[in-house]
Amino acid sequence: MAKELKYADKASQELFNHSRKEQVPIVWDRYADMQPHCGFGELGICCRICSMGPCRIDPFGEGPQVGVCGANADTIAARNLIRMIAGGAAAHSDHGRDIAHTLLLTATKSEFDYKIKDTDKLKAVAGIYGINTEGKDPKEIARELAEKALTEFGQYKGYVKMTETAPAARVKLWKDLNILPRSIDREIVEIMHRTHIGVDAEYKNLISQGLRAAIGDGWGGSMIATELSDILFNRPLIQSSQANLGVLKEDHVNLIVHGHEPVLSDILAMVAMDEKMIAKAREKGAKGIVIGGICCTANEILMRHGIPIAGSFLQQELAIATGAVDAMVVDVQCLMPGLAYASSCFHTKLITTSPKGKMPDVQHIEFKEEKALEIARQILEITIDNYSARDKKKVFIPQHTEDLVAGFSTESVFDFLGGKYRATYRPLNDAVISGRLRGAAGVIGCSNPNIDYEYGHIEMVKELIKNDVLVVTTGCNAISCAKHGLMKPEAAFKLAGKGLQEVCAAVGIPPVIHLGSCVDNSRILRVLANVVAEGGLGEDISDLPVAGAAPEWMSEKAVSIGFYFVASGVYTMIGHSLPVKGSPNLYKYLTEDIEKEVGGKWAFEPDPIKAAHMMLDHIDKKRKLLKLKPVMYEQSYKPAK
Ligand code: SF4
Ligand code: MSK
Repeated sequence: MAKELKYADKASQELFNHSRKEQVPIVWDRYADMQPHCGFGELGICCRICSMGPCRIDPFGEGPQVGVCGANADTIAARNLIRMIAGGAAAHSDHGRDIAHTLLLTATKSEFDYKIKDTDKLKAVAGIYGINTEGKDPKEIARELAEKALTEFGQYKGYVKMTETAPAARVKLWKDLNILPRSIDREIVEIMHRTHIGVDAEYKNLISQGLRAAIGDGWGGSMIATELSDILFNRPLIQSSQANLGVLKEDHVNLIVHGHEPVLSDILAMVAMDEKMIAKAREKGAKGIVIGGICCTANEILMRHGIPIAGSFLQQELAIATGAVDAMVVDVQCLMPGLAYASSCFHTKLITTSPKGKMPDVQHIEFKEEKALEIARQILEITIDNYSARDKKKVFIPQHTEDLVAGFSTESVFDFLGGKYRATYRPLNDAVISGRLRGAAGVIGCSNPNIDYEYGHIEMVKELIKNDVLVVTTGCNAISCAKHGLMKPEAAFKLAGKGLQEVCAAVGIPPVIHLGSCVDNSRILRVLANVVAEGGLGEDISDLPVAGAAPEWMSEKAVSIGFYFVASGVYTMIGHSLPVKGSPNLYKYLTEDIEKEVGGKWAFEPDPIKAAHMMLDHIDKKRKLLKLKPVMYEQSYKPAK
């Protein structure tokens, strides 16, 4: 049994202890029960791809060094790793496909619950796809765009179009290395083909296909998800809100939306504000309706509607342990099957909604875009009806929330740092060039019970901003930063270095900028491309004084994200290592030699302060190569001579 959470936000700590009292097993308990983890799995050198195995390589060199088919540790570890990329890229890209499908329905149906909300963005994205928008009805443009985007998943010729928004030098490099993705699905399928028994046995060749599929995720499937979501649901709006489980209310109906795709959560957010629904909740004795998000659904409805965040990945069962959640609605990705047991300990109705994500013995209400409003109302009515079943004696809502400012996008970072009248990234580039900012970092990703919850995220981010590195964030790191007060503009004055403080004060931003959900890491790619295009910081992303990190990663999506950042030229740090340590050749390739090919590389360091220092070293190295001035102000971090 896990004993305690030492670092996490107060609400999580209190609910962790409360879950013991209520005897609800949660993720940390199952993690403790699972110890020790399988060493072969951790090293990446077990293989069960065919039934001559399963095989495993003896890491001590005494037992077998090849599998029954003759595959060695390099082949086995590389095959396993790129299958992780396939899983992650498939998840993001299938999300993108669903959004494109919703856009197509919106464009072609006369009666439909979704509308095109951002026609400027529609025209801008249509422009990337070469669609003539002159004098055309937005629905016609949307139809053409949705069809082109959907075609890209399985097209048999050409390349994924949005890769062209990367800097020209990067696109050329991808072409030269033959890793420009041809279609989104094709690269994922090719991973599965190459890793079948008896196909690709050369580890660098395997990784090259992994890079191609990952680029197809970041600059393809994920970018489609982000851009088309903005068209349908609006671009994020900069606004204040709150985060943490204290946003639930004892005297309100509480509905949690959890997962990733905004198609259902966006409509639920609207329905929850419907006067008729609120009146119905009052009839049941509640004072109103609270809707709160978990995981990336939280980020989607926060940035467009200002709806408070309830929690991150590791808080999903803790939310139920409050005893105050009348229903939890889930769609896809990062949903723990353990939710079913946790909700059976309380009155909470757990409802799955995607045909892709059911759970045994859990109520399933299939979501269909054609009946979006009707289904959203049905779900909300179930939630309201269940309020009466709540056992008041079991309710325990820790009263902890934190204020935040969120809702930034590639375009609004543009407005803020460039000024609305000078549509330019110039002030951001100038702040870096002058040394007021040391550089920038994207710190993103999940949480994992293999590290004290939030210690990795928060300590790393604090160390970076203290040393004048502007941090952009997405996913569950964003939620942790919000809960720890790092997204309040005043956080800059308490925690940031002097140069970053000056930038934050000049433009009124927090030192940590929330750019959205996991698929919105594509917004970070776009910011990087825009900074290169602005000029003065090199010709390619790999020239920039930037770094990326996922200190508490856990999902295959994080692996795909990491690979598309490496492929884009970014130094990418993660906490615990990728499962490649059983192959010293592959380990060395990913952490050293790959940089010569793509300009980015991996680094693994579980200590978040040490990891931040390695990122600072990298940023300084890039500053030196660009011959930039020294950083303007004294920094707490002194690089080793
Ligand atoms: Fe063993 Fe080779 Fe089959 Fe893998 S593919 S299980 S290493 S025989
Ligand atoms: S939800 S992938 S735990 S960031 Fe996007 Fe959080 Fe990681 Fe899921």
